[in-house]
Amino acid sequence: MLACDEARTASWRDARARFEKATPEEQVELLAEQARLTRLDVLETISGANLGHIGGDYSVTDLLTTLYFGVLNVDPAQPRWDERDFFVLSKGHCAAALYTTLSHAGFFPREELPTFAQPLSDLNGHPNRNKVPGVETNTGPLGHGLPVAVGCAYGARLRGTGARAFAIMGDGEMQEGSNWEAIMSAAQLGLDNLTLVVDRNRLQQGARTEETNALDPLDEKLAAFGCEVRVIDGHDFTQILAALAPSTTGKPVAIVANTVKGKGVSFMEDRVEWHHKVPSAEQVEQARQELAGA
Ligand SMILES: Cc1ncc(C[n+]2csc(CCOP(=O)(O)OP(=O)(O)O)c2C)c(N)n1
Repeated sequence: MLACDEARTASWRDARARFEKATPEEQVELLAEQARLTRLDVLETISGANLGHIGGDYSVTDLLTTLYFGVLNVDPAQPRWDERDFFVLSKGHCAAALYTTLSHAGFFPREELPTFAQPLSDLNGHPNRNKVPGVETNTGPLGHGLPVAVGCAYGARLRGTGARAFAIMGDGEMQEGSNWEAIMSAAQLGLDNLTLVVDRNRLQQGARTEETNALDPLDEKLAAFGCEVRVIDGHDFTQILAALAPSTTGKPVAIVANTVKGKGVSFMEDRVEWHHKVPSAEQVEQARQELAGA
C-alpha cells in the first residue's frame, strides 16, 4: 500500500483552509486552477503509460476537484478514518483522474503517477482499494460503485458519524440495472446523506448514449425513483458547489452534471474516439499549450 505524502497533505490542508475563507469568486478561481493542474498531470500520466481514458477523465475532472478541494471531509493521512465522508468513482476506467486528484491531496506521492498501469505498480488501470489509499472500493466493472456507496451512506447513518457518501457514475454506466436497484434502496432507506452524480457527457465507449440506449429524460427518471434531482453544468464550479450541498428533502440527492467528454482540449471535446485513445507526441504538445493557457 502506498503511503501518505505528508508535505503535500499539509499544503492540501492549507488549500482547504484558504478555500473555506475565500469569497465565492475566489473559490471558483482556486478550483479552476487545481482542475487545470489535474488535467495537465492526467495528460502526462496517460501519454506516459500509453493507455487510459482521457476523454472521461476530463469530463469528470471538475467534479472530482470540487469534491476533494472543497467538499469531502477526508484525511489523506488517515484514509480509513472512521468518520470520513465516502467517495466512490464508479466509472473506474477514469482512474487516472482519480489518482491524480488523490495524489494532489497527498494520499500518496505525486511522483508515483508515472508508474500508472506499469507492471507491479499499485496504480492499476482500474482503482484497487487494497493498493491505493483513498480508494474506497474497487471499480471498473460498471454498475458496482453506487450500490457500495449506498452501503457506505447507510453504514454511516447506523454508526451516527454524520458522514456523507458520494458516487460518480458515467451516463453510459446508468444503463446498468444495478444502479436503479441501488437508487430504489437509497430512496426506501431515506438516505439523505447520499449524493449520486451522473457525469452526463452523452458519450459512452463507442457511440452516443442516446443512440445506444437512451437515458432521457434522466432527471425525471431519477425523480421518479425517489431522488432530489439537481441538473447542472458540470464544469461550472459555482453550480457544482451548490449542487453538492446536503439534501433539503430527506431524499438522496441525484445530480445530473452536464459535461463535455475531453473537456479542456479542443480536439478531444465531444469526440467519441477519445474514450480510449492516447494522444500522439504532437497532440500532447498541443494539449499542454491549450491547458497552459486555460
Ligand atoms: C460491466 C461493464 N461492461 C462494459 C465495460 C467496458 N466499458 C468500459 S468504459 C465503457 C463506457 C462507459 O461509458 P460512460 O459510463 O458514459 O463513461 P464515460 O463516457 O464518462 O467515460 C464501457 C462499456 C465495463 N467496464 N464494465
